[in-house]
Amino acid sequence: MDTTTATALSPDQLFAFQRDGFLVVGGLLARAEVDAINTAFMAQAEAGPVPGMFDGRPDAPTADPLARLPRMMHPHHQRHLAVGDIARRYMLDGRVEGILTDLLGEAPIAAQSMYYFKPPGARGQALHQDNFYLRVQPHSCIASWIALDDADRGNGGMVAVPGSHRTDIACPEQADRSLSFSDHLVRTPEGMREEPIDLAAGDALFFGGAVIHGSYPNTSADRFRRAFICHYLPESASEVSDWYRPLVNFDGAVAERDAATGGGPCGGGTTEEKGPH
Ligand SMILES: O=C(O)CCC(=O)C(=O)O
Repeated sequence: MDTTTATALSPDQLFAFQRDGFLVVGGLLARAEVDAINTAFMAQAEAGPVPGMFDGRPDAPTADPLARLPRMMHPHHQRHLAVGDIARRYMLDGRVEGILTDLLGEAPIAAQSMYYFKPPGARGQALHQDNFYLRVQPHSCIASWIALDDADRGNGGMVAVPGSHRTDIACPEQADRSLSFSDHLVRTPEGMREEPIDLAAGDALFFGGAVIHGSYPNTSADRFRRAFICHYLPESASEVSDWYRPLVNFDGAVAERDAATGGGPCGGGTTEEKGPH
């Protein structure tokens, strides 16, 4: 695993990304930025549900922490909210743009933002491949996963399978719902193994759309594992799953691309295959 300070990427970093399918960039966000993002999203969660973004219920039974604090989807669409402004700003952040441009070899276009709270006791998200859902063609999508708390094995940090970016997009199996809030599981291919990716708050993990990755439950007593997650496509992509449109260029303008039409690896496409994930 290659960890380094955020600047223009070095040849070693690009090599590591091409070898593993993912790259950790240390210290992408400053502590004050992390704190400001978390403060805004925690306050928004307290304010209750927002249709299309957040269906957390503050009065939900505590047995499933995700009933109170599920992920927020596409907060950048909520331009009237403080979190909408923040999500859009960080989704289109120049530091992220520079890294993605180096990794893709061309300009990126933003498709999605998400905020995960993952409070103590929350389930994880079983191993999966993002381009199963985004259906970016040709090429693939790419994710930027920014840690907003220290994230490690103790609080359900990320895991990824090095080299899995060279595998095909698989048709998922049923995941164990006692460990995962999502239904889909992609097994680690023979001869490969998953690797924990320990991150400090402010570090970022970048990974391609075929990389098998996910997380396990947060088994800590009192440590949140918050993260701001965005997905992007290379500007040469011609289509993406409809659920992720409208797309946004880094200058803020809408980017037009076709809705994906081809069947997926499950033979025709399922509802979940078309998003969200
Ligand atoms: O943050 C997590 O636990 C999983 C996130 C993830 O896998 C994704 O956004 O694709």
